[in-house]
Amino acid sequence: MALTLYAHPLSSYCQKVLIALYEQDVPFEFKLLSPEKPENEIEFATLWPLKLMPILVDGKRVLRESSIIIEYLDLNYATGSRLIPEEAKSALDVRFFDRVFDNFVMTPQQKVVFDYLRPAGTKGAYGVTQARDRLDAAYAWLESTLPDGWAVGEQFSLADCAASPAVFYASKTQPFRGRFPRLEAYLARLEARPTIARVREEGRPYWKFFPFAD
Ligand SMILES: N[C@@H](CCC(=O)N[C@@H](CS)C(=O)NCC(=O)O)C(=O)O
Repeated sequence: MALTLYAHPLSSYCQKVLIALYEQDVPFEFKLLSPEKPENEIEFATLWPLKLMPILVDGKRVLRESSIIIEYLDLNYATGSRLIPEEAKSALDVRFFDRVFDNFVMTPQQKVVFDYLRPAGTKGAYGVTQARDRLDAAYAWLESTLPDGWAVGEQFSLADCAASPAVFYASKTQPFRGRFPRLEAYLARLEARPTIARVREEGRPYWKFFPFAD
């Protein structure tokens, strides 16, 4: 098998890439990053000393950063419709929404989670309030912007791969039910997609470790 993914099923950025792999129906070996597999953790730290998962290995080539991994898969392994449109202007919109979901949804939601997990005495209430405000601002903007289908145009794209874990985890960390109906409907469409349902199912055994799990 040519491709190896170092990842964990609960990790949002790993889920983003897993959705793309399943969408493109690309076979790969999954190397679980967990203390129960120390050999995987050692290989991973050697390949990417910054230790941010996921990474994808293709022969001698190591791909880091979820969006770059998906761009690489799309360029080299796309079997179905492309996750980044070939038409340049649409591709720019897709990349923009990918940045929105990573930077303005996933990043503040991670900040709230990381603060929750910090030891008492080291927590930062100000930073958490800022992150929650940023999430609400992102929700309001998405509510006014999201179309009825996927994030950009008719086609499921990189932007939707990024949106799925970001909006799902954010919906637990900073709930929006009843406040942002378009965003709620978009999340429901995402959750109904088979590749996303599969990824969510694979994360289920670890779900109890997410601090805002319901
Ligand atoms: N910008 C990176 C972010 C990756 C990331 O934050 N991964 C998290 C898991 S969801 C991680 O590895 N965290 C470990 C750490 O912060 O030490 C990407 O898009 O791949």
